[in-house]
Amino acid sequence: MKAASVRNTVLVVLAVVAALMLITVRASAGTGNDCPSNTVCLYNTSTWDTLLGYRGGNQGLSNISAANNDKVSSWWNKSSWNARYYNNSNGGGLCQNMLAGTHGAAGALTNNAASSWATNGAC
Ligand SMILES: [Ca+2]
Repeated sequence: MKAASVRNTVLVVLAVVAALMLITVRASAGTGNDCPSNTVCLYNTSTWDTLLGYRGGNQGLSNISAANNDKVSSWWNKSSWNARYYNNSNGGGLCQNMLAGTHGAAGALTNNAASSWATNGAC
């Protein structure tokens, strides 16, 4: 009985620790502080963690590097320019808006799909 009681106590403690870890993970959404002012930033997670890259406003279409291809899940647009990305290279496929002064997560159809982007206007 004593062994079972100790085991139950250990299980309760483990459950509490696991719950706290989950809360910590959920509270760790990026703040955008790693995104320089007047730029548009692309992130690997849906909560602005793991900055993949950034550009200033008014930049024309360019393809995303092979290393970062199909990895964008959120963005932070700190520029005064509307921006956009495309699921395919060279401006092909679905287009996701990243409007000036906003931040957000990719839509279901544009998540982990970005292959090209521009910061000189919306879709
Ligand atoms: Ca793609």
